[in-house]
Amino acid sequence: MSFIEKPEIAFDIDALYMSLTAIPGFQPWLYHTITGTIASLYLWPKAFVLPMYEGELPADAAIPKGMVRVHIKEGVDFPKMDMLGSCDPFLVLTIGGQEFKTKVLKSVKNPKWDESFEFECFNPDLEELTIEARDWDRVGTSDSIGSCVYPLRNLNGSTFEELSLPLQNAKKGKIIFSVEYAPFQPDVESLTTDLDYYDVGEHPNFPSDDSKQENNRGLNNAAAKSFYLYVSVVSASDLPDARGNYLVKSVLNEQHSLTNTVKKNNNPVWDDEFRFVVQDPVHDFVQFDVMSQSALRGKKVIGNVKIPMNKLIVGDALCDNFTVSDCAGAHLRVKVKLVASSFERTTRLLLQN
Ligand SMILES: [Ca+2]
Repeated sequence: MSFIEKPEIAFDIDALYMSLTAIPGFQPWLYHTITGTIASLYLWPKAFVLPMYEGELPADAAIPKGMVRVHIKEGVDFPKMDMLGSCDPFLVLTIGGQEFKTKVLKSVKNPKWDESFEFECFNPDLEELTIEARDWDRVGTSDSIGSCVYPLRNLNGSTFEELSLPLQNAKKGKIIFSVEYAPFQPDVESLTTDLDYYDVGEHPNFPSDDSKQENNRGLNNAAAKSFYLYVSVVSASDLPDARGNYLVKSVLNEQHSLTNTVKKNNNPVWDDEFRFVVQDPVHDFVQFDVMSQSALRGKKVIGNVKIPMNKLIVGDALCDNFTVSDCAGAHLRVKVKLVASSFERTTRLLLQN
């Protein structure tokens, strides 16, 4: 669940022997603090996921509907912002809680960026792209030049639009950019039935070896071109030391993410979610290193779980307790889901992390 608008919340809190809301002046302050806190936690697109029943995992709710790629071409006729010189613009792009910045370009009124950014899109009917132009200054914080807003519903069923929008709250200036939307394909299987490979050079999981030439090739498919793996590291059971501190490192090719460390518990619950870019949904695999952490020995891998991507090309999320290697009786509970989009693969991935 999440709130589309700031919620109205009714509550009363009893402390000691009196109602706190009976103290004059305290109630408005408390009310705004609590509603503000709840709103900031759960105001859409942030969400509080309610398990539907015992054992159900929340990972699906955190998986977006698709990706939005924004290509910033240039700015035109930006206003003079500095006493000397002209303007040192950079752009701040946001969709929901995700934010990217372009490079700062010094002393230009017609800045040419030519930069692309990828956002996760949870609800194309409600989300908006905001582009704020700011003027970098050598001293102090940057000043706002102006901004423009593009509601994603303006795509209106199409997947690509080129735009030239004037800066609001500015004397002049406009931004020329394009917006592309690629919904995730629910059925990865149907997109990979006709496997066609192209050479991507050395694959990190399969070092150069003539006998494995086939493995050094990436997937080329007309329908699906980009693959992402959503990972939820849920919990572990029966790790060796009842007073141990445990964490999990998820690794896919050169990408890795760490959970937090759960202390003094050999049945730790992490519930941490990560996203990876998958190069090859046939040959890639994700590895979960279960690690113990102590002041004396630092972080140490005690065992792992490997899941090949080709097990996941079935559309549904895979959620299970996996046996941890080298760790008798221990299990790791993870949920993984592979999704695909029609975006062309970029060599330079600008994914937020
Ligand atoms: Ca400046």
